[in-house]
Amino acid sequence: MVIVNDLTEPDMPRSIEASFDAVIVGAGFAGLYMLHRLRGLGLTARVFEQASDVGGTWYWNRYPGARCDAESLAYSFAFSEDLEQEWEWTERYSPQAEILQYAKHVAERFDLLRDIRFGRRVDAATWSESKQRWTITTEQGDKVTGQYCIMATGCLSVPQLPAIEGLESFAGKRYQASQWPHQAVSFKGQRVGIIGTGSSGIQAIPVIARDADHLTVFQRTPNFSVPAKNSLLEQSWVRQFKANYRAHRNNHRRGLGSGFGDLDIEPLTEVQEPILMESLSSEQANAVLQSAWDRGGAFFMGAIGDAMMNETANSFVQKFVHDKIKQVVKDPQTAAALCPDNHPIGTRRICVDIDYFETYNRANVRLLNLRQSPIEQITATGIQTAAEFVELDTLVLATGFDAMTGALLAMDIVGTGGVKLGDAWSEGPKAYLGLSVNGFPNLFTITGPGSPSVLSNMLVSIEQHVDWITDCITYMQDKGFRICTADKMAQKQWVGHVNDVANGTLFPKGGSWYLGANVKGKPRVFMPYAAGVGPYREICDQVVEDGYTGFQFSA
Ligand code: NA7
Repeated sequence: MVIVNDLTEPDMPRSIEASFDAVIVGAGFAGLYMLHRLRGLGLTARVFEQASDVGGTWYWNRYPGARCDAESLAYSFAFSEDLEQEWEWTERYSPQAEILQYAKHVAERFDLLRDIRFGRRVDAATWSESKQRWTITTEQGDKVTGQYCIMATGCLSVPQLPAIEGLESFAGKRYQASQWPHQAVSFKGQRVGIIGTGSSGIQAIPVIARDADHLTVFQRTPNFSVPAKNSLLEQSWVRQFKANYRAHRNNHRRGLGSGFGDLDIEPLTEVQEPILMESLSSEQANAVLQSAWDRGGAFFMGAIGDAMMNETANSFVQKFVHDKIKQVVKDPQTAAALCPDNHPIGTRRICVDIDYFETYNRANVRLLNLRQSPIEQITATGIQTAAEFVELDTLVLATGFDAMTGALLAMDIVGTGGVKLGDAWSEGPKAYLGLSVNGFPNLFTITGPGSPSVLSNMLVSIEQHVDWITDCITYMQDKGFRICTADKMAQKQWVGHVNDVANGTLFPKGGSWYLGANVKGKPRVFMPYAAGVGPYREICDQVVEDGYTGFQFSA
């Protein structure tokens, strides 16, 4: 039920416009599904979204070549059998436009749009102990309250601009991968420069290279990338796969890995034992890797089961990929510069590409190794490195995100006793199960730090979190509780466990955005939970079965 003007907060300039059972921040996949589930409970909800449409990541990231690195049949909602049967994906890895179309379809099909307010950027969320409610305000002047505040703000939604002198002085056209214009961009006849060779750059470079007169890639750190082997989906294959969708979905949810797997027509009937390096001869290991390489995609990292734990295994996989790069890239100097040598493979997000390394064989593409000659400054007409000046008409930035905590900390979130989330997380994010933060009652974070999130198929993790939150709210309603908060000790133990799991892997050696290493001044804490979506789900289910251990409830 929506109650208009039921509250007043004399010390705040904006008057309360409405109060809801829940306020959701973000209308990407997480916000959409959360709204759908809350509706199912008969609760009222308001969603605020800063974009002008649904889709989250897929609304913003429209750069050339943008597509999902999880396969379409797995990167899609499982909650509605009708939806999963009726929606037709066209490619093995969906392009951005198709995923955005899908998000719009979901919003319309489940009649979600009427509760979403677009063009609204939430700037603050404040818990009132006396009223036991959250007050949420937007930069555009909205002010509403909710018993629950649910952050569906995404893990990669705050772009990072490079701190390069003179960036603003560039007089040509400048584009940012994660804030790409909605109209088509042509690079015809232009000298283009791109900074950034993470997933976004690696997807964009081959496409821009085909269009531009000339493309210079300014590379600071080379990244490992495996071929996607993208193709149109064979509709007879899709029909057979969909006939077993429940079993496949179950495997995605329960698997040891990241929720991407099991995409053969016949669903796996048992958990497959990982193949360990020590059980393989070099020839066998090469054959295993070659088969995964030929299949394509991020599965490659799962081919040798201990590659993320065992340095010897990891080095073997690294060498395999280095050899592939050297086989493809004709110029030996360029090939050498493209071979990552400062981090174990997989410890930075593995990229999945279409013709990335092949692109460096084009006559109109040049790799500039910033490790040898760093960028000194950007001027009106180009980029000055330590070695040379490169004239550019267009500059593309694919320089990443303030990941996982960026969007949460961009808001002024104030919990019990006036404590700000930014202060509570000054040494790095601390959350119980990545779902709830001690001192911030009735606030839930979908795919928050401390959950598998970016190490997993996001759709699998989003659905699990939304379902868990829905069950928790149902439990509270059934028991007559109004407040739910994470216990401090349980949170501490969970954060310790997340760190222990990460430290048992090679992930901390990656120096990546998983650790906050790409943002100046950000605490170096490994943020996602690395034990896999299946074990994580079991823990969350056990917490519920044991009566919500680690949570405190009150009436
Ligand atoms: P990433 O993976 O964080 O990549 C950012 C890239 O930008 C990376 O190559 C950086 O090099 C580079 N970068 C950042 N700042 C600079 C400066 N100042 N100079 C030169 N190069 C710079 O972001 P993406 O958007 O590609 O991918 C993020 C995720 O989005 C991806 O994993 C998918 O899940 C979707 P560095 O490594 O810091 O040397």
